[in-house]
Amino acid sequence: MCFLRFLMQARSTLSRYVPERTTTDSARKLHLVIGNESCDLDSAVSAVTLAFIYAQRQQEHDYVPVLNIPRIDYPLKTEVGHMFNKCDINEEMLLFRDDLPNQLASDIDVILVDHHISQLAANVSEILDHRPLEQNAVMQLLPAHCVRQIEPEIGSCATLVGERYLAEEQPRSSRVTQLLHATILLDTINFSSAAKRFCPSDLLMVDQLEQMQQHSDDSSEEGNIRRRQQLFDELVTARADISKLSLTEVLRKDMKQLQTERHTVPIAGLPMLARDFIEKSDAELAIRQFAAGSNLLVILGMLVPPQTGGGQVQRDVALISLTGQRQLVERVRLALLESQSPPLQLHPHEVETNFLGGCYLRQHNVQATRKHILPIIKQVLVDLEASHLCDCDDVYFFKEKPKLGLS
Ligand SMILES: [Mn+2]
Repeated sequence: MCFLRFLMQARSTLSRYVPERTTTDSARKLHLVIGNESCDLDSAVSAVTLAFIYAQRQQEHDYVPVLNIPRIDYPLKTEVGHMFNKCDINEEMLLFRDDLPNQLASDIDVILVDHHISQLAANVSEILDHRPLEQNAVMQLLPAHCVRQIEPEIGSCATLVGERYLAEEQPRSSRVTQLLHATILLDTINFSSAAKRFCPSDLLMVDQLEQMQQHSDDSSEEGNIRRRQQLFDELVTARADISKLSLTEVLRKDMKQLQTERHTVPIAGLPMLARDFIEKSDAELAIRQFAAGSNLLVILGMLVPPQTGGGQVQRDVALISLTGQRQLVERVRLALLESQSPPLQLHPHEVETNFLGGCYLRQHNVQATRKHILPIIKQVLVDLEASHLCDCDDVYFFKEKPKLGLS
């Protein structure tokens, strides 16, 4: 079966597994292949390609890819939409998190790609991931038979999928090859030595995928290098194309929630510097909408200029408390400044600002990503919670007490 036909059939395949349908042949099992909640190109491509590869190899079972976002957020994933359109995959052919029925037959299997912490842990049969192993109680819920391939040094989960793809002769699909190739290029920042986000397996995989994509016009080494650079620039431009999005959507485009016992901290990843974002006319309103109800908001900016222009990646960090928790902002700021693993090399922007009372810093270590920053912030919150210092009410109480003349 061809790749596009496989995707088109996914919805009807899924519908055979709602509990009231008794027609399901009991020997067949449903395997959902799910990426992470940011639904970046890596997660989306890894899910659709791995589901297809496995479906062709184990035809006695059903494999259905699921994009781990609500359908309404698909337009935010501009680079995913761009690459999928290029491969003739349109939105109607995709299944999203909110397309899953509330109740599925209980013995479904789940395959996690590009993440390894999931609410569905008890059903997970396989994990392909490249993030550092997280110590989370959920991991204990994984069944003993669960196959885990977690390789943090790899630049892209698509490389791990590519290894599965090339391990056997079938199936082959030019679209699968093209999707995996593009994803690895984007994730590794086209093997940028400054960003160092790849290992030899990523490079080897891209070489192998290029050999399968025959370019009759020019298959020389230089031809490949030139095509890589063009494709990378095209993907970065697509990812940064926010022309059709509102500023609130830009903040939601690539966000993660950091959750501790008492805090929910939204962490927005922007395709521009945070310092530039806040200069936009409706930035304040967008930030207030985006972070309503949180004591702290973190914005991580990344500007990737076109490689053909020779520009370098720039990063920055913004810490804002809309509820005026300056102490909390200060604690996080100090922890980020003091971080040694890795040192973030944070310095004030050339032009400083006091926008929304926040703290804005250039991050000169451009190799450090959200993966590194998130645990540092989490540790601050956990420590503060342990010392009971950051409970909203406590802070208020300490501040107000002297005014009341009770001290
Ligand atoms: Mn990834």
